Amino acid sequence: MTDDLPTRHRTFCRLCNAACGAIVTAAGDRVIDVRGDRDHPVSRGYLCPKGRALGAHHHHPDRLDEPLIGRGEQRASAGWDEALDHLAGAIETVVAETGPSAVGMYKGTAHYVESAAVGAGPAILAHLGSRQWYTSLTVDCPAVCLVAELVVGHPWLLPVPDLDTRLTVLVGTNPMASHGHTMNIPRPKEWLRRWATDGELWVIDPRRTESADVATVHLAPRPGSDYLLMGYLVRELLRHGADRSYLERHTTGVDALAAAVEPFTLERCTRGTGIPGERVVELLTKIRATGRVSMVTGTGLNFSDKANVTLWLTWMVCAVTGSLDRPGGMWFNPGYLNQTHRQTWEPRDGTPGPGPASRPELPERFGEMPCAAAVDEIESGNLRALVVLGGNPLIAWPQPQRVARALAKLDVLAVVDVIDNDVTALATHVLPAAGQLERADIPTGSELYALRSFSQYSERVFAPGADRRPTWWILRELGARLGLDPAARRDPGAASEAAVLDALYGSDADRWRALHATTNAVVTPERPHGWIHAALPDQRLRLAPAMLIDELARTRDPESRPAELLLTNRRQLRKNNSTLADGHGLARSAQPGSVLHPDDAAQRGIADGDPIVVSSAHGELRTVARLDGRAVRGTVSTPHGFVEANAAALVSGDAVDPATGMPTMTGVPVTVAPA
Ligand SMILES: Nc1nc2c(c(=O)[nH]1)N[C@H]1C(S)=C(S)[C@@H](COP(=O)(O)OP(=O)(O)OC[C@H]3O[C@@H](n4cnc5c(=O)[nH]c(N)nc54)[C@H](O)[C@@H]3O)O[C@H]1N2
Ligand SMILES: Nc1nc2c(c(=O)[nH]1)N[C@H]1C(S)=C(S)[C@@H](COP(=O)(O)OP(=O)(O)OC[C@H]3O[C@@H](n4cnc5c(=O)[nH]c(N)nc54)[C@H](O)[C@@H]3O)O[C@H]1N2
Ligand code: SF4
Ligand SMILES: [Mo]
Repeated sequence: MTDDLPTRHRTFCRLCNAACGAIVTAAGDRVIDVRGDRDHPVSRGYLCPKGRALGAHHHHPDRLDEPLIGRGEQRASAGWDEALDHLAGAIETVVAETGPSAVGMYKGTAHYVESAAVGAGPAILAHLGSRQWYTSLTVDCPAVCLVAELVVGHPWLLPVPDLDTRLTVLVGTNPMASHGHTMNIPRPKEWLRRWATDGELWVIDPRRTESADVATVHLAPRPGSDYLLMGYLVRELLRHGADRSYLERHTTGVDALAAAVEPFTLERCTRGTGIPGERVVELLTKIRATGRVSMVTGTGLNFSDKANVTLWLTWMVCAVTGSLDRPGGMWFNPGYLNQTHRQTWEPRDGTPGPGPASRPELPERFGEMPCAAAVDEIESGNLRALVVLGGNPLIAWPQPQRVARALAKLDVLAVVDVIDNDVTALATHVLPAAGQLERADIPTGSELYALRSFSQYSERVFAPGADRRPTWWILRELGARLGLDPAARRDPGAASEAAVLDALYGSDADRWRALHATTNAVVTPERPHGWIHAALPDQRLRLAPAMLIDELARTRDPESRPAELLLTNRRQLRKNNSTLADGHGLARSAQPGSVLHPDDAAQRGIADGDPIVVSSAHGELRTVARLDGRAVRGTVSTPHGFVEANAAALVSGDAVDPATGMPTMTGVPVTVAPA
């Protein structure tokens, strides 16, 4: 404890994209209290257990405090000049020996919210002449971005449900734990309840989730089979229930879509999904009766081997009912375009760039190389220097043991993180970043995919402690040493955090002034619907992109093999991926363990809490069994984010979607046995 008088700071939580308002009370350099900001217009006092652990995270005993150079015995602390000079020199050596493509960067989820550093990594790679930019997007949801690119011409334009929607369907997302996937939502229970009370809320998920508990109806499909349900719904809605005038005015390709879904009969749907036919028809009838529908998707769809066609058909349920960009359905949040201050875009058509040299069959998309190929790039010697920004490749990328060997082999592994972990242990350069309370930020997600969009300008609560630096500064200094922006090199102190944020987000002067006029969040005025149609060059959504039509025609329905179970993915409320996975500062911590249906467990002689081995064709996971009737029979629901019980061991960088490079991470056949 210190004798300093407590000071109150209004800020927001950056542990997930919900960006809940927080009031942090500090005394000197200590956080003494964190609570929800009751005056925040959207989160209104809500903080989940992670947000309440912000202070503990800030004071984590393993916080990185000073730059370190060297591996193992060689490791020594260094000043910033020494560390950055050394790193730049090592990168230059790699460039001189192997060329600029031997230098890459990986951006994880924590770097997305380092708002002042946005664009700094790619700028360095572009300056060097390397395309080796990897982000967690390609192990998360390239499918939905591909569908957006193909249908509306822009990968970041994703629909979010209208506030007044009367029929909301959550498919493969559990906002009660995750606070949303491509729709961020503080106070999830309140919103889900509201949807269920004012209209109906349906949840489609192989597990009876916390979100399903609040829902009007829960349907449990076989993992990976959702495209059969969506295909059937589109087929039947096109016969009866489609909004013909909307289709005529705002879309192209409806006939090709109708032909593509013709084989999707009710019989095929029920056989493949395992959902009783009468429940499927009930959903169809409900959509017809309501007229408009919001389909809210998540990782449960994006992780499947049928992700592209599933996301597309899910969008199409909305499109054929005239629910996209229309009241009572879904709206497109223009936040991304606002941030870049553009209202129009040149529609892209899904043509990929050339992929990494060691995996030429895989594409570059959205300006990124697929993470699944990074390990091949390292093993082949193509990639020799990697900078990791706020991410953890050991939990995020498939085959952690192989990834660990590859990371250890790199000539240069520079890690910009806040906490010492299994990745920093392998690093040649450890660069301690300022944590979220030590930097000014605006939320980078809440204007893009929020249920209600808002922004907020938050000053830092503390100056960076120990010898930490904000990531924007680290990258600017590194870039300068590599010859980028020589002005910064001459006068390293010149740019302030405020000036950097200004340059990145201040192009809309009115909006920027409004954000600076208050410490609180500012709600973005609701958008009129219909803006996306108006902005599209031909005013039309493309319903039948050739590559998706072709992929659907090639798709083979799953066969059921009784001895096998299917792995499914799951988020946990009390951690964010690997962040807080150690439970530090939480009253109750997230626990590893695979959830099995009691009957599946009994068949295998497994009791609750027993050690088990989950095996796939790619690897095995030693964990404990958690028996729960809420898991659907035939599934093994396994959380991700633990370095020890690492779900990534069950997936492979070779079993990927050829169109995106996305590894299949749900619906993976596994066997389960007592350990
Ligand atoms: N508390 C917390 N919040 C988080 C995170 C976290 O780790 N913890 N991580 C953040 C990140 S990086 C992301 S990407 C988002 C993810 O956000 P969500 O996508 O909402 O993630 P989950 O809560 O795991 O919900 C996915 C659901 O899909 C279901 N599912 C699995 N396979 C299938 C399938 O084949 N079909 C259907 N219909 N459902 C399926 C699972 O049972 C699970 O309930 O959450 C973000 N928010
Ligand atoms: N098998 C399997 N694999 C998966 C998934 C799955 O469900 N199953 N999920 C996939 C998905 S959706 C995602 S998004 C990825 C997640 O993959 P990543 O984003 O790579 O993983 P995180 O654990 O979120 O990594 C965050 C890191 O940032 C650090 N950090 C925290 N705060 C800060 C900060 O302020 N600044 C900096 N610089 N660092 C900070 C944390 O200490 C941590 O090391 O994994 C993917 N891989
Ligand atoms: S929901 Fe997300 S932003 Fe809100 S307190 Fe929890 S972790 Fe922080
Ligand atoms: Mo994610």
